[in-house]
Amino acid sequence: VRIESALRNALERNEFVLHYQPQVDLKTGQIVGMEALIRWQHPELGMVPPVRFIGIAEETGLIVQIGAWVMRTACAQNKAWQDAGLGKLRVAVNLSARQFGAPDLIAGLESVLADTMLDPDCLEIELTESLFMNDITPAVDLLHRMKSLGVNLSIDDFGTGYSSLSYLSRFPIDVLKIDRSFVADITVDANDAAIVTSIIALAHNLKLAVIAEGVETLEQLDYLRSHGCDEMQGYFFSKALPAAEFEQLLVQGR
Ligand code: G
Ligand code: G
Ligand code: MN
Ligand code: NA
Repeated sequence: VRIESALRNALERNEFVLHYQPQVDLKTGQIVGMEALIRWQHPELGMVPPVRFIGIAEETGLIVQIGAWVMRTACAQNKAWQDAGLGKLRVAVNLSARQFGAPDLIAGLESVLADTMLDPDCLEIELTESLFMNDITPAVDLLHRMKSLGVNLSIDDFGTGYSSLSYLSRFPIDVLKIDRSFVADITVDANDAAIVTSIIALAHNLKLAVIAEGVETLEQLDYLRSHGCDEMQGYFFSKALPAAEFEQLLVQGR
């Protein structure tokens, strides 16, 4: 209850911040994008991790407003970095099921893109398989409308959901994000290695890009690179950083 009432005030009190986790091209070693991840700095509760409030935000519907703030802030930040000459990066933003079902999703995206003047190709929207579990017909239509804005669509935590694979051929998806649970033991567990190499092959056969999440060691990175994975994200390179620190990484890498 305490979290819920505090959450209701968090937006207007400016208590949210975004951190950015770099995404690295495995061929060039360059930062090519970043995932925006929300953080809540509450004056008394301290730093509240997303696992403690995203679920509540979804249940209460607050995620729709919070998610709109995340989208706008992430796009504005990306555009500011581009205008500062720090490179044409792509920012990935998580979309919850509740936002996906909200009536003003498309109009909201349109206005964020128009207001920030971010190239839509520099925005990636992360969806989860849970969106596609039931009747996928409305989802197909909505995804095509999102795609027609020019943005990229990815499937987050790929391989952990219960949906069928058939949606992959019907939906205009651009990127698969391999869930970090498969990556963790990739160099010691033959089954996980087989799953990961199969996801890479599946993605490429469908002309999708593939990014591995949760890369923590050089061995994992080498394995993924030698098996043709396109990009990686994880603590081995960097955790999610406050905007100022992320910017320092970009300045150094220029
Ligand atoms: O950054 P961290 O590992 O603490 O994130 C934990 C979870 O919170 C992840 O599953 C992540 O997808 C989710 N999360 C982080 N930021 C957002 C956000 O802006 N919107 C939504 N819907 N989920 C987020
Ligand atoms: O569900 P989603 O993929 O959006 O969640 C991203 C979450 O993964 C963030 O909370 C982030 O902090 C976490 N994360 C990012 N890199 C790593 C990593 O290398 N190892 C682990 N264990 N978690 C990571
Ligand atoms: Mn994500
Ligand atoms: Na994920």
